[in-house]
Amino acid sequence: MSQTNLGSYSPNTWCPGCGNFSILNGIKTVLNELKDTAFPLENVVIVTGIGCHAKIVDYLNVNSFYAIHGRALPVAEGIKIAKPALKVICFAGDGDAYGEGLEHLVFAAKRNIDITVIIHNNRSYSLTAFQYSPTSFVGFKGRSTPHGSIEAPLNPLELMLASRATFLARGTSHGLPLLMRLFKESIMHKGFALVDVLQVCVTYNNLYEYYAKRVYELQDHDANDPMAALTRIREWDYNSDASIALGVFYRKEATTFEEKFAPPHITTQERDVRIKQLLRESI
Ligand SMILES: Cc1ncc(C[n+]2csc(CCOP(=O)(O)OP(=O)(O)O)c2C)c(N)n1
Ligand code: SF4
Repeated sequence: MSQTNLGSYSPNTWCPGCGNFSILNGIKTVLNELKDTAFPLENVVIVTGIGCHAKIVDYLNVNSFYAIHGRALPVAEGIKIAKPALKVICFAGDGDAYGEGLEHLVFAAKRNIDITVIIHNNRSYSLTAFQYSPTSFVGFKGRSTPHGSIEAPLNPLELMLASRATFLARGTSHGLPLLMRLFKESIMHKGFALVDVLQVCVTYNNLYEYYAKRVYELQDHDANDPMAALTRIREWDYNSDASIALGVFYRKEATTFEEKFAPPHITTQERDVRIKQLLRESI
């Protein structure tokens, strides 16, 4: 495998020790591996929202689109529909995708559009200096909840399973070998794939010890069985002391949105007409 330096000229401003570094290093290795076997780099596009996580577009030298907060998904969907040959990978924060952009995530999963979504789930709004997010613990003392959050966190994988996502996995930012396997599998999956990465934010929400004590890798799990997936996904509710399963919870083969929207046999002109029609309908 020939190695390409996917680094950019931008100075890195993440805090030393931030879990985002593993995500960046992991995706660089995986893209390098896949460029020779599956997706040439010129066919890869990454899309982000806004947050600490989103700076990954500055540090990765591939085609990219810096969207706005909560809107990485619709941009990624637009790119995929217009150019189905591209491999579209979204990097989003928990605030970004599970908060402000939640409806986009649900509908992208429901459509089974062929994009990969990697969530830097640090369970805090970190770029804006520490507010509680949809996956924060009960009792989270951030700037907007000085007396501790009173809301139970969302279980995003449960919501994604109910929304008909066809690939669901969880890893951690301090388990790089597994994370790279999950990145690779999710990118190779045909359809909507989401990897929830429990990403340590060393500055505001350092859950390293909490995760290290509880995580284990799924063994003997039938990822084709949605009920088995649901049971494993519900074992830990993002708040309790339960063990935390990592690995692929669910995978299913299904026709993608773009296959239904514009099957391969139609001409480029017909595809363009359909896209224009779709745009008119969504205004
Ligand atoms: C439309 C819009 N709403 C809100 C903001 C303010 N804002 C910027 S980043 C952010 C939260 C980031 O949290 P998350 O997505 O979890 O990313 P992290 O910084 O933790 O990686 C917010 C609320 C914004 N820039 N644009
Ligand atoms: S504030 Fe947290 S998420 Fe943001 S760069 Fe620093 S450690 Fe990483």
